[in-house]
Amino acid sequence: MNEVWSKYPGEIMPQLQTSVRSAPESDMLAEVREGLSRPQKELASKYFYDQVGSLLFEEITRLPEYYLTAVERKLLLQCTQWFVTSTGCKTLVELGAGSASKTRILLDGMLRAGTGCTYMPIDVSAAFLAETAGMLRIRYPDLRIMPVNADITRDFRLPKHDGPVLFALLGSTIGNFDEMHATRLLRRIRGQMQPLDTFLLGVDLRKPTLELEAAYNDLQGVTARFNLNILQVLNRELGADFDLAAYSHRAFYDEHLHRIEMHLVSARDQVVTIPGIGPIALTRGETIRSEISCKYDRAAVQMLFEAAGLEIEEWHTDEHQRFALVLGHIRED
Ligand code: AVJ
Repeated sequence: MNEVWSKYPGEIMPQLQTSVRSAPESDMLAEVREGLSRPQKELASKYFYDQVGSLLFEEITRLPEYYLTAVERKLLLQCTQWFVTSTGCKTLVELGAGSASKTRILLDGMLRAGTGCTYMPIDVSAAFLAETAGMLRIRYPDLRIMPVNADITRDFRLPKHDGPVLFALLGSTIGNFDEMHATRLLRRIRGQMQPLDTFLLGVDLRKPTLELEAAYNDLQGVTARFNLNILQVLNRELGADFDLAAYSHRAFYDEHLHRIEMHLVSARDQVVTIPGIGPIALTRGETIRSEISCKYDRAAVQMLFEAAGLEIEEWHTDEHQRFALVLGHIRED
């Protein structure tokens, strides 16, 4: 982990201390306690994204092995004009607002259409929202920006806004949820939608194990640092005493569950202490699962949409069928 800290110049160090535990996440301790008490120890992958984790993720998106971001961006560049004109959307609600560069493709398209444009990014991190909003305000003086600080895995309310709305869940974020939680999330989004609104989903597609595993085991070891950083987050936020040197990164594709799993493997028998939780014993070789990343095909997306009261309207994919942008609307019945 030392590499991560030494990589960034001193002036941004104070920022790195910013808490990821803002209001929507105040139950971090309870969540961590629950996850680490399961037979398969588990941590919620949203805790990856403190400042260091967000920088590491940005670095991942530029790795040659991690094709997801580049392919999705290419699809967005191809489809945005069509999405904007065919939906007539006036507001973009971005769920778990990710990288600004993809958002900008959609915003550019909406602004070019000239029908007025509101951007409503929803994110758990207040610091991230403030930074994104600040940046976009400079670049887009005509854009109305209404940031919403909320956890999309919980019920949230949106301020009053113009329709039609384009709800976007990009970057394969949906992959982090198992079937039950993905359905719940889409139902929650469906509950916010009006008949003329549309839902845009970015999903990573099923493909040979080798290709998928390469994307989560990059040769530069950035994904490994990203994975280990979650322990650093617990150390800082909860005063835990994880020894980062005693864990290693493991990522594999489960072909039956169609998902990548990321784990932290304990190098030895050890005991971790977290104030308010008490001692947690790990045996040598035992793992903590830090992420799942589910991979889809069209049939799986259709099942998910159906369960959530949505309908696939358009399915856009690249020439190698690596990634898909799915446009949907509410199913009236
Ligand atoms: C941000 C959830 C889409 O699952 O591919 C990248 C996170 N983890 N490398 C993914 C991630 C390891 C990423 N998502």
